[in-house]
Amino acid sequence: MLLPRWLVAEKMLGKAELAVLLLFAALASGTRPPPPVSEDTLEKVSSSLEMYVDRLPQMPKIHGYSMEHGRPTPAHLAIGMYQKKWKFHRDLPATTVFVFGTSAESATFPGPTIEALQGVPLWVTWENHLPQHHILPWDPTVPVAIPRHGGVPAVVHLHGGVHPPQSDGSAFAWFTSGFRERGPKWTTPTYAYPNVQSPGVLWYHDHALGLTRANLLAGLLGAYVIRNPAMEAPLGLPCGDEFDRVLVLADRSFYADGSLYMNFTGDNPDIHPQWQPEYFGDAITVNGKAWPFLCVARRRYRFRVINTSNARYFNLSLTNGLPFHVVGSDTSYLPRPVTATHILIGVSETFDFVIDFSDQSVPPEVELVNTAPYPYPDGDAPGRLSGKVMKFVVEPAKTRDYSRVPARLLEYVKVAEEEAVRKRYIVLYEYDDAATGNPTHLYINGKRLEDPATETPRAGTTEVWEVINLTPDNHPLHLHLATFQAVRVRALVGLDEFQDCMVRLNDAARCNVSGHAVGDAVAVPEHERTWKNVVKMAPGYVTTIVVKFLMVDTGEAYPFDATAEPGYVYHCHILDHEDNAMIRPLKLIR
Ligand SMILES: *[C@@H]1O[C@H](CO)[C@@H](O)[C@H](O)[C@H]1NC(C)=O
Ligand SMILES: *[C@@H]1O[C@H](CO)[C@@H](O)[C@H](O)[C@H]1NC(C)=O
Ligand SMILES: *[C@@H]1O[C@H](CO)[C@@H](O)[C@H](O)[C@H]1NC(C)=O
Ligand SMILES: *[C@@H]1O[C@H](CO)[C@@H](O)[C@H](O)[C@H]1NC(C)=O
Ligand SMILES: [Cu+2]
Repeated sequence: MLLPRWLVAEKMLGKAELAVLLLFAALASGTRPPPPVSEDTLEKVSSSLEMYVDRLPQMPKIHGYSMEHGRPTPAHLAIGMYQKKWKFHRDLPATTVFVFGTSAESATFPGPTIEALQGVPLWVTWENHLPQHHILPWDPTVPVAIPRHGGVPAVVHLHGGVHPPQSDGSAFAWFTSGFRERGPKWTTPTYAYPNVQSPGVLWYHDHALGLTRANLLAGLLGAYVIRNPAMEAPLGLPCGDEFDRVLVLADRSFYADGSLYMNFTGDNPDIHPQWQPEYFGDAITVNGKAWPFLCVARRRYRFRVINTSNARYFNLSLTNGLPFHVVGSDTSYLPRPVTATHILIGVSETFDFVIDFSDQSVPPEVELVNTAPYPYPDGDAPGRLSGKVMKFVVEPAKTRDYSRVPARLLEYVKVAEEEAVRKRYIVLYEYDDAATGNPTHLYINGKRLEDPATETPRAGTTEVWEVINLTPDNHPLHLHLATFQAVRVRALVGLDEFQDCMVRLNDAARCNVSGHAVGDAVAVPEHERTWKNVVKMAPGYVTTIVVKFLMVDTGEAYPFDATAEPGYVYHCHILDHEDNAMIRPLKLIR
């Protein structure tokens, strides 16, 4: 789509201005571009890595509570961000990464898994120990945190977390090493996680303005599990460190010397010298190892899969047709398990499922494979490399398996679309350069992040959002704080005409969106019918979501002031899109 007139025009820089900015950025980042590398060379590096030779690691676990007199009490943790070396594969030289840990020695890719308990608050002081210079390229022409005294800006967001705005990790609340420099919306060094929400899997990651894609690519991410033994034990699902595991998926490409690859040249280098619309890596890593294997016993296992790729979707399946018994998605359980042979995971989406290896028909080796095209849905099919994820080596069971997949799981408040107090249109736009046809930036509702909040729901209410995707890609939409679910997905009929009208007016109602959203309906998959924090938005479709700005397990209001500054955000979770700048403020009001 060409830049429409109503859009606040992106500031187009003159050549001289761009040169000055680049020089400044080069000095600030100190990152020297490595010699150019071809796609073939990168692919050769990944191809040279034999699959299934590294054991799947378990990340260190940190308890988000302490035990006193046999009772859990609130804890205060200090977790740092460090630069260190990480081995992604037996045959790949160690890679310089930025990772979380309680010390540089114990830091891992992904970071430690934080184990929290529902109802037990946790305080975390996130410490930035990152060096003066980034290890990856970044782009000074997207809205980005540029510290005056160098250092790598970072700030932590707990994805899926229900917590006050001051602890949300606003993109503008970034800080550099030792809190030396702080962004304009910096709040406090210690974040409060009340853990009031129901049990589920969350993850924490960097959220610094315009740097999220590079900081996550470098490794600033980790899992966070909230448990409620009283509520979950009766379900009888596989449990304990060995049988209930987190799988963190991430695709990465590497130079031959082991360093992480990210392109130093943008698709429209005259406008954005470095920014590219999507990062796809050749190697699929799980818990920080490229194509690992896990020895499993002939019994049931619970896996909580988190997709932390920048842009890669995964359409996961198991060879030999072994099904997944999906028990939850994002931070919620499903009301009852759903059996699926394929699961499509968008960026940052999580699925929680059981695999039953107990049947004697299960062969000794089962692969977890991926068939999602990239970009999703109309890109290339994954090849020999990204089509594989990991391998399970099935061994005889040593102990009896008392776990089960129960008929019923947990239920939350009903969807109840009629309870919505307001309907909003959320329009996803991509703008392309007229000369190259390549994307220059993406906006929600044609607005920048810096423009005043327009999505200002009342805390405690329900809204309906009609999300209109006018781009050619699928976008995983993520709201901070709120949870939501898709109730209708309809194709837009007369898309060209509607699009022309939107480019002129940027007004879905006046462009008669309801008259156009009458095409084929797509059913919302059964295993996504729960309260989610990421929903995939299909291109050329209107996806109707019901959004709850309240606690979905009880229907009650948040037990803290969700209307405080600096507010929240909502955005596309393709990190390269979020950075440029498919992200908008979400400001709750009383
Ligand atoms: C890096 O981006 C440039 C510009 O889009 C492109 O020509 C080049 O092929 C890319 N390099 C790789 C290895 O993909
Ligand atoms: C996932 O892949 C399977 C085949 O491997 C295909 O049948 C299914 O339609 C795919 N799902 C999506 C959502 O693309
Ligand atoms: C994560 O989701 C993004 C966007 O939806 C997607 O591009 C990426 O492939 C997903 N990764 C995983 C591991 O599911
Ligand atoms: C909206 O579109 C529908 C279906 O095409 C049409 O019947 C209706 O008249 C249109 N409304 C307006 C105000 O143009
Ligand atoms: Cu997007």
